[in-house]
Amino acid sequence: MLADLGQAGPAGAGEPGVTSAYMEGALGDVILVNGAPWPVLRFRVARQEKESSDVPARLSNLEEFEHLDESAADRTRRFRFVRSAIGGQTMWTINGEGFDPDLIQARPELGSTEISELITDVHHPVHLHLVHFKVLSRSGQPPLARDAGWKDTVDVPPGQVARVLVHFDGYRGKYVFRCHNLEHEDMMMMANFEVV
Ligand SMILES: [Cu+2]
Repeated sequence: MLADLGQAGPAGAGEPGVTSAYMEGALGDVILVNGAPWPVLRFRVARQEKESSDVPARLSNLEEFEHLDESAADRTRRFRFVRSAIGGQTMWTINGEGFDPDLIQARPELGSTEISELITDVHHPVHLHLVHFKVLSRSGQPPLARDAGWKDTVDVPPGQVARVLVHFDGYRGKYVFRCHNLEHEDMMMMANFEVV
């Protein structure tokens, strides 16, 4: 199969998706328009093949998640996601600090488990790199249905404290955590942690 972004024929009938019957096994061109008024990507299906893979009966194993208990936490850290003045300008900060590539706000040990208390002034979706975590509570209330399972982002409404349980496995090194609202992230609401 070849894919190219070159000139393709007209997209069909203004319909998002593809221009010809898709997945019928037909040879020929399949042109993705992706909702745009022009062709975005053309797949040229050059031959037919057999699909031999299987979908596993169980897609995910939550054993590790279920065994991750807050009694395993070595410490609790608190991070305030708040608007603060930096150099005479109002910025979005974490614990009053705007993003600084050289500033490390936490140094968890590889293999350790910690609780982070994420506190907001206004609504901030808080996102950690490297790790997935478990939402323990929201301002003393049980997690919401949408908090179930591993998370890499927790959506924290104004004035809430989200307690999350983080097991730092993977790799040592420097990673960021940040507000996932790009306007906030771009106005400094990002910080480093270093797994040591
Ligand atoms: Cu934010």
